Order: sequence, then C-alpha cells, then structure tokens
Amino acid sequence: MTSDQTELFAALSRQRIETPSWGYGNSGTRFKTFAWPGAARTIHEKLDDAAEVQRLTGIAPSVALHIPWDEVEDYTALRRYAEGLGLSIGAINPNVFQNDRYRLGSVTSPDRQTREQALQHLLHCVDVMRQTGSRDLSLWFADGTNYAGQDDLRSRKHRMREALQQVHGALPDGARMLVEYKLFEPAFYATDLFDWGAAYAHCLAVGEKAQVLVDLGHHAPGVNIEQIVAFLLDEGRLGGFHFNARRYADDDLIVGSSNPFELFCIYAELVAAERSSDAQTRAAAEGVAYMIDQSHNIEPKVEAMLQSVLNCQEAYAKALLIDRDLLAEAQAAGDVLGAHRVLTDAFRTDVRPLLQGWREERGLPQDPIRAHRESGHQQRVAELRGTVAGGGGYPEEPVPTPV
Ligand code: AOS
Ligand code: ZN
Ligand code: ZN
Ligand code: ZN
Repeated sequence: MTSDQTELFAALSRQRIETPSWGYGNSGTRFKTFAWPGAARTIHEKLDDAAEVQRLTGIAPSVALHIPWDEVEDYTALRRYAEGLGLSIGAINPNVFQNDRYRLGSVTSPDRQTREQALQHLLHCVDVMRQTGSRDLSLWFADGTNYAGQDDLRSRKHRMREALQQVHGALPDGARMLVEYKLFEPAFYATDLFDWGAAYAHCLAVGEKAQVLVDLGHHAPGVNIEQIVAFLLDEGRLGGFHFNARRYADDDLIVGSSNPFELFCIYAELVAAERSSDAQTRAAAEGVAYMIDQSHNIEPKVEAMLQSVLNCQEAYAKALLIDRDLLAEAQAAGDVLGAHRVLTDAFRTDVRPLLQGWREERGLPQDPIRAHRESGHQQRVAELRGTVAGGGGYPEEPVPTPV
C-alpha cells in the first residue's frame, strides 16, 4: 500500500456518522404513517437496529436519542445496553414541540409557565446527558408565529436568549449545546431561530459551549450550504450536522440521494479544515458531530440508514481525493475552470473500488447492503416484532406531567 493510500484508509477509518433513534421506527407525514414489518417499537429495538448498521459499516457507532420518545426509567442501564451492542449514546434531542401547551411556542411562548415547563424539560435532558455519557444537547425549537402581529418578535428573541443562557449554564464540563435553525415549518410567518445567523448570534452571546447545527433540509432553495459551513468552521462555531436530502422543503429523505454534489462540496470544506495548517481550524473540524436526521416513511428503515451512511462515506472519500496542491495552484493563478475541474475530477472518481479495499482491510462486508439483505435481519425482526401500525406523523408524546 502506498503512503497516500495508508493516509486515505486512516481518514476513512476515522469518519463517524451518528444515526437517529427516530429513523428506525415508523414515521410518516400528516397524511399517513405506513407500518413497516419489523420497524423498531422501543428504544432497545432501535439500538438493536443501529447495531446492525454499525456491524455492516463500521463507522456508525453512536445513536441520537429523542426525549421523551426514548424516555426510560434507568438511563445508566440504557447506556450499558448500548455499550453491550458496541454503541454509545450520541446527541440528546429534547422534544419541546409535542405538547398542547406549546401552541404558542415553548421557550418563546408569551406564557411564563409554559416557558418554565419547556426549560425544565431541557434541564432534564442535560441530566440525561450526564447519565448516558452524551456530549451534545441538540436543540431544535418549533417556536414561531403564523401571522404578522401575533407576538412581539423582539420579545420572543429575548425569551429565546434567556432559555439558551440557562441551558448553557447547566451544561457539565466538556458538554456542548448545538443550536439548530430552520427557515420555516411548523411556524409559517416567523420562526424564532430562522437561519444560521440567528443561531450564531445566540451562540456567541451565551458562551463557548454553544455551537450551530446545520440541518441540510432547513434552508431556502438555492442557498449555498457549503459556504455557511466554511464560515462557521472558520469562526469555530460549527457544532454539527443533521444530514438528509431535500428538494422542496424539510423533506428528510436519504442524504445524498438527490444532492450528491452538494454533499461532496460540504465534505470538501471539512476536509480542507481537517488538513489546515492552522491548529484551531483543525480542532474545529475535529469537534463536528455528523448526524443523520431522517424519517423513513415508505422505505425499509435499516436499509435506508445503511444507504445514508454509505452515501456520506462516498462523499467523504471523494472529498479526500481532491488534489489540494493543484487546487491551490489553480486558485492562485486565477484559473477559474482549472480550479473547478480539480473539484469535479475528484467528484467524478468512482470510489467504490477504494471503499471495497478499505472494507476488506477492516474485515467488513464488501457490499454492506447486500450483506444486510442476505443476513435475514429484516425477516427476523419482522417475525419478532410484527407489523405495528403507528399514528400519523411523529410518535405521540406521553401525557405530560404538569409543572
Ligand atoms: C426538525 O425539523 C428538526 O430537523 C429537528 O432536528 C427534529 O428534532 C428532528 O427532525 C426529529 O424530530
Ligand atoms: Zn392540500
Ligand atoms: Zn434536524
Ligand atoms: Zn428538520
């Protein structure tokens, strides 16, 4: 093996993709949830399925939880269960959007008691982080308004700031809060965290442990996401990703399925930062959490997750192949299309043989999807778990305890 290849394989072995517990269960749209045979019903079954993805890919050893969808009595036991499967607990995602009280918002609600209830849940999630050994609290708020004049926009900003400050203050050492933004939905007039600039401004104000989370589905059409990534990375405030694919809005489809060039360009920025001569930039790139945020509505859940992880691996492998010296040369010479071609050459490379070689070396199946299909996992879980019809959209939240 050449030293180039050794370096390439080492980088591929370091890659990590976190899978979300909610991607393994039945989910749907507001129109219908289709029950998939054997779809995971409990957090333990979700972890079992995540272990199958890790077994076949070798780069997906952590699982994000959604609280209270994945609420358990004993989080230390859950952590041990995950560890027994070779997994760790990843980001904790508080759910402050599925309660009747949150009609006007959670942390930005005009009602003080509602804000307090939301804050208590966020603090509970910080506690869950402690018990599960999770590093990241992943915050997404459905908060916003539907009509001009419905609420005072600056007051809502202040309420958001206050909640983020309180949560930041409660974070243990080494923990982080990732602040996710989204331009619209479910609020259609104004979303309180509407873009990366708003998230970034809050993060700067509340402190060092606050970082921005970029969900690929949360931008207006045509927005240059890789530029946002480069900017945040350079400012040391890129906390992580929610990977998925979109055509229209927040579609939550399989990452890289319709946007492979965009995904490649995003990874190109990250590889550039990983290889930067500046130690701070390298550290910023190392801290990034790569997470999938998808709902699989009509497709087999585990296979969809495998496909997602593999798409990220392919995009990363291609980004690793970019000839950085040649690129720098072309850029310095003002060779517009020459520089562009350095990127597209890497993008057009068929990296499948390279990845097969890497898998062989790691003792992984050459074709993880085929191996999964032949493993009988799907048939086994279908028999064991049955076909359990879900409700519409997201799983229902258990009845809340009043504050
Ligand atoms: C919602 O649009 C966001 O992407 C959130 O990250 C959300 O928590 C996730 O989709 C699971 O509900
Ligand atoms: Zn309609
Ligand atoms: Zn997301
Ligand atoms: Zn989303």
